[in-house]
Amino acid sequence: MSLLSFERKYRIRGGTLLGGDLFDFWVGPFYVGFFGVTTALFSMVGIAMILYGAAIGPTWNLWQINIAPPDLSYGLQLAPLRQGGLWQVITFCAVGAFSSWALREVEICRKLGMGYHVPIAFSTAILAYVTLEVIRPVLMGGWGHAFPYGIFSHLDWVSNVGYQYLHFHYNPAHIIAVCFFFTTVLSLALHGSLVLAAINPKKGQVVKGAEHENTFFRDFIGYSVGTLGIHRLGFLLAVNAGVWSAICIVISGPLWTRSWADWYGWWLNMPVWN
Ligand code: UQ2
Repeated sequence: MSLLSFERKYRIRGGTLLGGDLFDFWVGPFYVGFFGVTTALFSMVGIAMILYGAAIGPTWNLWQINIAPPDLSYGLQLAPLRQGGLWQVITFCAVGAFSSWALREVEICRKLGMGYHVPIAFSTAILAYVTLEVIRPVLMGGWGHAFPYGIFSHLDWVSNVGYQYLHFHYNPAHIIAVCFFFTTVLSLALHGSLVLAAINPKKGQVVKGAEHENTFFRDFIGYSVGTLGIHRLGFLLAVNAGVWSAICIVISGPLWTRSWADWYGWWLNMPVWN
């Protein structure tokens, strides 16, 4: 891959959090770093354990492969490999790999003198995963509360947990999270299509810039949030989607054990109705 002109200036030593100069090098276009090494190691061990789990399981049907957490009777103990121990090793590797990836992003930000917006945003996705697989199961006293690794099996888990709270969609934090996910997607659609439209003019015409993008939205809805604004908005919406997802699942069980439809009793029970 070619070196871009500005990379000669920015592809520099330093900015590492751990390892000093030891892993401060690139492989082709990719920065390695201490956390690049740990990402690779966690990923390789995790994937090997998934393949081992599939190999000792009853099927190679991609839809049906399932690596389940330990039974609730194990509580928060370590379980034998075939009784959920594999799931525990895989989860440990996953959290290690995701965290390493975030820290590698931090090192790259430091090299480039950028803000930490990218690792902060990515960390909310990690937060949602860790809340589902570690924080909530620990708060509820058993790894068996976490979801299994498998395509259909994790869908079944979502369905079962949904019905456990009668109507999970009535969970107010879930409603807020879904609104943020939908608005994130709407914003990405508006932004992606606007940028593609601006850089793909008719043959023979020059590529259009921010003035045309602003003018399109002013003509269209009377308002343009701006080229920086759309990215600030996208960051805010995406981070909130992740954070409210974590909130909506961590309050289900540790805080609220009944039907989420019943939560709205606070409205019906207000003294003003008497
Ligand atoms: C915009 C702008 C961009 C954009 C987009 C808009 C030039 C390239 C998509 C329009 C976005 C608006 C009006 C905000 C919509 C709000 C929500 C909550 C969906 O103005 O500036 O830059 O990509």
